[in-house]
Amino acid sequence: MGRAPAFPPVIPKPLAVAPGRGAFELGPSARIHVDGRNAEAVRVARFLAERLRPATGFRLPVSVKRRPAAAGDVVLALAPGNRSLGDEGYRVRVEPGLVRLDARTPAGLFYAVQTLRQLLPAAVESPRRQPGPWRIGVLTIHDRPRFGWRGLMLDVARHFFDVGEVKRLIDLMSLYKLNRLHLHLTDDQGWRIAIRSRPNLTRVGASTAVGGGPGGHYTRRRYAELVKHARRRFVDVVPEVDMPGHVNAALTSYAELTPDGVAAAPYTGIEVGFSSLSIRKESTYAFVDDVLGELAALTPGRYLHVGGDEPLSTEPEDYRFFVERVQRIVHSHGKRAILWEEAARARLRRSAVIQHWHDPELARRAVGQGAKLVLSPSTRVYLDMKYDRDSPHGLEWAGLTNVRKAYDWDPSGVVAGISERDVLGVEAPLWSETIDTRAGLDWLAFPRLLGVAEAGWSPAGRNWREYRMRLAEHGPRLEALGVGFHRAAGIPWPEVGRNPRK
Ligand code: TNX
Repeated sequence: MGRAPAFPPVIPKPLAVAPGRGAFELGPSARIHVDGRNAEAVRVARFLAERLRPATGFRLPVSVKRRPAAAGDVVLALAPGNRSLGDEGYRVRVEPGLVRLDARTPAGLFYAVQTLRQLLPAAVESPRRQPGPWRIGVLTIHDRPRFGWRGLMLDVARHFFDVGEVKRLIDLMSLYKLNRLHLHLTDDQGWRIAIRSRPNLTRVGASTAVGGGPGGHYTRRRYAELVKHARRRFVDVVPEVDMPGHVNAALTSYAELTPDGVAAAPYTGIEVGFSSLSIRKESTYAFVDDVLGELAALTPGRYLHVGGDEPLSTEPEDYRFFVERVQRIVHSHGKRAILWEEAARARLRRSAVIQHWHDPELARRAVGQGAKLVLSPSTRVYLDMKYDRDSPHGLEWAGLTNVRKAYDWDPSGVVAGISERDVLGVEAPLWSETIDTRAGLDWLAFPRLLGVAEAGWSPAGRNWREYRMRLAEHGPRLEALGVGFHRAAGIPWPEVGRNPRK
């Protein structure tokens, strides 16, 4: 017998778990039933079947239930009346003869499915057939998130990551119930999204990257495909066009955007704060309106991120003018603006969301104006910080950030003097100055991202000593998923060698 953990090693930690006696075993004749005719629920059931088929080798047919489920089946049921589950909550009941997943919404069912995956042995994530058995101890889980915004930001501007890489990241983040993918699409070193009315942005502005690499960009079609992939996993893509600073790539593409009307030279270093749009030229706002209009049309979610960070080359008065005007443009396209915290120096709309990263005073100013916060404290959740002195990737301006530091903080303690109602949630940024491959991305993001996911989902009172035991169980799971995570010291990872991908 291996050690029997006192908890199911689910991350993020569920609100309530009641263990029972005995076990359910998923067998070759299991079926997945959907109770009720809801197209989204059926899609969630198919998603579950597709995840489980490769490793189990079972057929796992999905059907809309006409007769009672048979012993050994999995049932997904939408119960719109059950208010205690909230918009994203769910219940998982594992009995010896049946697994039942209940939720009020398809998103809740999806999270029940993600929990069920984590209750099965890690080898279930293998792309190749595994021996099993596929057993789950009897239990009941009630779960719902603490915050509605549980985000990951990926900087695809400093180095480009293609649609395939980003889809894979969406699959991984959604396994841990993260629901916002903020794409930092533009910066000094590159412009990564095609804008039909402004073709030079991709003809010119997309062709550079940090270190002089080839850059790259998303076509509208591929971007729409990415957004759809995310939606199917209940992830909202929040696109960011960073302005009025961090715009050198745009200034290389359109000379009319620069103060002197001369196109900027490409930039491939990693300094910040040297570029700015021309705040007092009307042509700037025609540009902003074109870009945000097209982006809004590609965005089913409610939010457009318009940057606003580090405006070191914009006069303070010009900066305030720009922030106020850009919020109006976002609003005119039917979206809510989210901006980095510096924007709190300007007048904010009450619908604005402010992303805190560094200065609690600015975060308080935002709340004082009626805005909501997304918390990205750089000393905790900047996934681009080094773990320790020996890290081969990462920066260190916000300090070294080991796995414990990224986990062991509470969102209510980040900005003194505000209340939990002012906080939409948490988000972990992954800036890409120091990484340009999947291996580098995996290494910086995993396993720290799992801790941030738990900070966003699970109630206060989390405990590092207990978490590290659960996290250890995710080593083999991440391995089976092909994730090149950092096997950080201080976590009791099970021994290597039984690689379930083989
Ligand atoms: C600060 S945090 C930035 C980014 C850099 C990052 C590197 C913020 C809003 N801006 O431009 O990529 O530091 O850690």
